[in-house]
Amino acid sequence: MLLTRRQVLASGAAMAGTIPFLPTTRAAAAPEPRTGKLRLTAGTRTLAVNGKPARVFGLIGPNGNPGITLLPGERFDVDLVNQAGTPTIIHWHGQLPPWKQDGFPWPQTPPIPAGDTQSYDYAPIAGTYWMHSHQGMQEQSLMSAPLIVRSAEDGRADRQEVVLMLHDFSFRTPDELLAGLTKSNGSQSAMTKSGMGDNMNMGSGSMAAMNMGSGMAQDLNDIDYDAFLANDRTFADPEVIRTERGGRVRLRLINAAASTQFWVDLGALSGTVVAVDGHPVRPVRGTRLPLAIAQRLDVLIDLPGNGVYPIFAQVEGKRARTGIVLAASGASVSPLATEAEENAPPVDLSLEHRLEAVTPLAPRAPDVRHRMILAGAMAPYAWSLNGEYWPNVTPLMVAPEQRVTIEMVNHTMMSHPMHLHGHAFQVVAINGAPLAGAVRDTVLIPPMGSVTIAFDADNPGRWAFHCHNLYHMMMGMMTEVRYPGIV
Ligand SMILES: [Cu+2]
Repeated sequence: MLLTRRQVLASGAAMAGTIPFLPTTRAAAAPEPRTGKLRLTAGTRTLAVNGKPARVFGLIGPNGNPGITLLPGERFDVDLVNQAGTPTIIHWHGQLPPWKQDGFPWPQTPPIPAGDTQSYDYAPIAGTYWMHSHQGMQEQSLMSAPLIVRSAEDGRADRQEVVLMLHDFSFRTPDELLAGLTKSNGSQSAMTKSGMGDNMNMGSGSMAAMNMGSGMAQDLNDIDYDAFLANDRTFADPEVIRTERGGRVRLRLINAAASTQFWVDLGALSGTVVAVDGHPVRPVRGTRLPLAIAQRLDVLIDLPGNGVYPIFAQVEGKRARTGIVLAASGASVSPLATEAEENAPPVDLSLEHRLEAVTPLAPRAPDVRHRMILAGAMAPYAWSLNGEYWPNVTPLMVAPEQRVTIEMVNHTMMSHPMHLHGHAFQVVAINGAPLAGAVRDTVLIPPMGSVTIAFDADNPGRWAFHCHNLYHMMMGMMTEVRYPGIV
């Protein structure tokens, strides 16, 4: 028997899951910044997915909701309490803390044992960020949550803030999912080794789409998921957010999926992208917006009336979609089709090309240029950077005060969302063509394409640099950016 979400949550199986995912916050009020430690609990909870109870992890903040929202001027002054029953470590994705607070399991910063508490205290940067486990594959089991740092400008803007966090979900364990990807190892062909994905060797959950321009088949969606969640709900039972009078919304989109990329479709609405990965960009209008794994988008939407407006997130290469519904108070919401009429194309750099940072890097020639080859294939399922597999890697060395560029060259038939910890970088070239692009922390490298990023080495430490597709990272696609003299 399938249970409704209400029945599952009422069955006693739910722990922290009975509260709404996130409140919407009214901008006008400007409460005093809090002082003292905020409590964040890593634990477990039960969701209702496709009418069945699903045991997942969760990160519950001081007000009982997932994650943390900081007010203008507040420090990230947090006690992280591990009640997950297993070691964990939480990464503050896109934030720029000292490296020992970054939440990566270096030998110097081991995971937090079950039952222990770890303290953090750093000055956050404003914008739409998120937090997720960097321990094992806990991220696939929803050990992730929003981390919103509101700016003084946000406080002055009269906009209703709406957070939309996306996840991919399976009733299988992450270990089972990974085993399903790696079991075909050994059937390697010369073609796959060269990066020309052999579709016949792909796992059952995989799909291919023609890569526009090249005419070659692009590999998409390594895993066949059971559901895609928006604020922990499927589109059969979406969160309905009642919009306030005036209908001025700031949508904070977060792709927290482990290995799924989405097209955000504003439906009947159009919006203005004003920030990517938390960093302001010059306004870009759009209705269908690509959102790679781990990326964020801030979109301003002025609702044209007091109607009902679904916000869709459709999986690349598939008809499957999830989303939320913006609805004026009193407006009745009809059920929505959980599948789009057509497969979505692969997520691409169509938006990236149009982005321009509000605060770009100061003009300067690079002191050090690194080049990184992204390699691997579906069969055997293995992914490397410069021919090396984590943890057996040669760090990319950078020194304080240096301007660094990294050219990432993708020799595979998948796209890879590459994320650098501890630094914001600017996208300065796509396929060799110079660009004064966005400042951000995660950029997609399309199949057989290249992207060059630049950053100033201003945060000494050890920093992970990896593909944010969880299964690519697990199979080796990670390296280290390292400063000299770090112990
Ligand atoms: Cu990858």
